[in-house]
Amino acid sequence: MKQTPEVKRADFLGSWERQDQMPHTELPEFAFIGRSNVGKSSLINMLCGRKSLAHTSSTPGKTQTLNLFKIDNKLQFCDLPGYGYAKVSKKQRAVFSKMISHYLQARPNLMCLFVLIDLRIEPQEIDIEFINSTGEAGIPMALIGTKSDKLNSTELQKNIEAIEQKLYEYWEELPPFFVSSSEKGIGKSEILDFINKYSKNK
Ligand SMILES: Nc1nc2c(ncn2[C@@H]2O[C@H](COP(=O)(O)OP(=O)(O)OP(=O)(O)O)[C@@H](O)[C@H]2O)c(=O)[nH]1
Ligand SMILES: [Mg+2]
Repeated sequence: MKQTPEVKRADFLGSWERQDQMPHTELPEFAFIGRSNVGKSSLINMLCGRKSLAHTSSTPGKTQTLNLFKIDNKLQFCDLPGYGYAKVSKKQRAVFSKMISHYLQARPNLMCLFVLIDLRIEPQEIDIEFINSTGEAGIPMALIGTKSDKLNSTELQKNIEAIEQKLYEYWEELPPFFVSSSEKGIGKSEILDFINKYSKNK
């Protein structure tokens, strides 16, 4: 019988404002990005089976730094600030954008970036642009649709197709796509399996 993957131990290592200040490690790292409030921190908690390892909030703009977590002493997760939150100042947005792009360009042990997309709404231009530029930069990527608990199966199917259709305007082949709900634990096994396989193959 196939075993369900579980995280046994997750430690918060700290928060940094710049990639070059972060501790160096050989451990493979997986990062989580997406619009503010899409559910990045909640997803990290769900994957780790913990309630408040990463700080979450119903108010967008909660995560403002690069946050590292060590997972089972064999890999790391990085919780990133969200992009595209209109209510933070232009200056602050530029700070986040620089923080994120430096991290993505320069982090030597970054294995794969998970780009989170809110499944409840139609494809957002800012997400498509981010996915396209990340793809062009050659950063390995997988997509995770979030908050699937808020939709029935027809709506879910429709919204996933709308996202895929939009991406097919630019891509011949899409990155892996996972459906998740941090509320319900949906997608946990699939995403952890992917992470385990991915870090072993590198
Ligand atoms: N229904 C539902 N709500 C969710 C889910 N994931 C996150 N949320 C809620 O969405 C809000 C934002 O979650 P966070 O995990 O803080 O989002 P984030 O992407 O880390 O946000 P920032 O750090 O502000 O960029 C919170 O109120 C969560 O409870 C989910 O799968 N289902
Ligand atoms: Mg967050």
